[in-house]
Amino acid sequence: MEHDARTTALAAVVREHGPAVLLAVAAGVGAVAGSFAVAGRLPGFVAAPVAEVVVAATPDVIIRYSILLLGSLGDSLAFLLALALTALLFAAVVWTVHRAAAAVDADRFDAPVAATTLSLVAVLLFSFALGGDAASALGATVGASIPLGVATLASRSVEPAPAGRRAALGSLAAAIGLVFAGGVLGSRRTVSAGDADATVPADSPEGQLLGMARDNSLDVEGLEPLVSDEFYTVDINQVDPTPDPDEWTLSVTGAVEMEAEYTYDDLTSRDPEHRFNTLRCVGERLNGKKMDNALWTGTPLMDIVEAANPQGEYVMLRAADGFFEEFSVSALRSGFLAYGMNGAPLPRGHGAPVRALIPGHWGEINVKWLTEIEILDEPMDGYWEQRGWHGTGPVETVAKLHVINRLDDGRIEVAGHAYAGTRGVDRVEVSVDGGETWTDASLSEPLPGDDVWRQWVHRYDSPGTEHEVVVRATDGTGTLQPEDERGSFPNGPAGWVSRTVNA
Ligand SMILES: Nc1nc2c(c(=O)[nH]1)N[C@H]1C(S)=C(S)[C@@H](COP(=O)(O)O)O[C@H]1N2
Ligand SMILES: [Mo]
Repeated sequence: MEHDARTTALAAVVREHGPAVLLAVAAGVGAVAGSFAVAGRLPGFVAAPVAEVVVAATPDVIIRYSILLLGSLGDSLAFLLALALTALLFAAVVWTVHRAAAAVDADRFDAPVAATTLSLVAVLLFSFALGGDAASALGATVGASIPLGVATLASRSVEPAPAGRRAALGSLAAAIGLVFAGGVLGSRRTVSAGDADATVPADSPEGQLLGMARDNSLDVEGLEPLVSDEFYTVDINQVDPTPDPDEWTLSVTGAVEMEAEYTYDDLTSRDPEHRFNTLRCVGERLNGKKMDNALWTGTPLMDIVEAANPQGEYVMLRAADGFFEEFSVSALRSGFLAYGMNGAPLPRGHGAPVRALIPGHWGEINVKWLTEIEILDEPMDGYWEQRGWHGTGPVETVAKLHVINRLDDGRIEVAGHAYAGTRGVDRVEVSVDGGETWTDASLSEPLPGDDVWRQWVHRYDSPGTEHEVVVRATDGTGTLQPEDERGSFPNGPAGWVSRTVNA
C-alpha cells in the first residue's frame, strides 16, 4: 500500500538521518550553553542578536500585551524562543558541515574527526559573527565540542557509523549537562538589576537619606520598605545594552537654538543631587508589583534643556536600545538625569550609564540608557503609543494591599503602599466590611521629594467571618482615588483594591 510505503520510507529517513540531526542539535544546544556560561545575558551572548530579531519580528499586537502585561512571563517566553532558535541555527551549521564531510572520501582520512574539527571551526566563526565577542565565541565552541567529542569517541569505540544512535544519545546527555552548568555560570555573569545596597557609608548624603528611609519604613512583617529591596524592571529587549560610560554621550537635538552634546564626565562633575523617586508601570495590574521607589543620584535636566533654548513644546527621548518616548517640554523641565541608584552607580538593568526620571508620570517615559533629547515642534507617538498605549501622562492614584498578617494578639494587620505621583498621598482609608464603613490607616512619615510613595498600615479585630478589605487613597490635592475599575490597557489600571480575608 502506498501509505505503508511512505511510512516505511519515512522510517528509513529517520533511521538514516535521525542520529546525525540529534547530534547536530546537541552540538547547537552545547554552543548556546557554552556561550552563555562565558558571556551571561549580555550583548556578547550568541542568542542576543537572535532575541533582537525575535522581538523585531513579533507583531505589534503581541508586543502590546506581552511586555507590559505579561511582564516577566512574556520576557521569558521570548527569550526561550530566541535560545531555541539560536541552538537550531548552530545545529544547522554543524549538520551542513557533517554532510559535506561525509561526502568526502572517508578512506583517505579519519572522517568523524575531520567532520568534528571542521564543524567546530564553523561554530567558532559563526558565533563570533553573531555575538562579536571572542570569549563568548570560544565558549560556544567549547560548548559544542563536548557533545561532538562524546559522539566521536562513542562512534569509534562502539559503532563504526560516524553518528550512530548511541553516539547521538551520548551527545544529547552531554548537551543537557552543559545546559545546567552553563545556566549556573552564565547567571553569575549576568550583572544583577541592582538592589538596595547596605554598604553605603552611613554619614554620606546618600547614606543619611537611605537611613531616613529605613527609619521611616513601617515595622510590618512582609512589607517592602520605603526604598525597595527589589526594584522591578520593564524592557523592550531581551538583552540590555551596555553603553561604555567613556564613550557614551547625550545629545540635545531638533528644534533648539543650540544643539549640544554632553559626556558622562560633564554630567557627573556637576554637584550631585539625591532624589527619592517612585516609578510605576502603566502595564501593571491594579494591585501589581511594578511600583517601586529608590534614591537616585544625578543632576537636574532643567539646565541642559534651558541651555539649548528649545523652540518646540514636545520632546522625544531616545535610548541605546532603540526605545523612544515623547512628552511635553514642560514635564522635561522638572526631570532628572540619574547616574546613581541607592548610593551605587546606576545598575545596567536600570539604564546605566544615565537614565531620565520624569516626576509624576508613568514609568515608560523614564527612559533608560538615554542617548538623545530631541525637541519637536509637533507631537509624535512614542514606542508604546505606536502600540496603542497611552502611558505618557501623570500616574493614577493608587493604594495597594500587599500584606495580610495575623498578629499574636489575634488582630489582623493589613498594609501596603500608596502613590499619587507629584500630587502626593495625604490619606489612606481602609474598609473591612466591603466598603460600608471606612477608617483612616496609619501612614509612614513622608520622605523628602516630589514624587514619592508612602506606606500604610491598619490593624483591626477579626470579625470572625470571611470579609472584604478595601483600600483607597486621597492625594495631596484632596482628590479621592476614583472607584471605577479599569484594566491596564491603554491608560493604566484604576479602581480601589480589595481583597477577601478569611477570618
Ligand atoms: N530605554 C528604555 N527605557 C525604558 C524602557 C525600555 O524598555 N527601554 N522601559 C520603560 C518602562 S515601560 C518602564 S515602566 C520603566 C521601568 O524602569 P525600571 O526598569 O528601572 O524599573 O522604564 C522605562 N524606560
Ligand atoms: Mo512601563
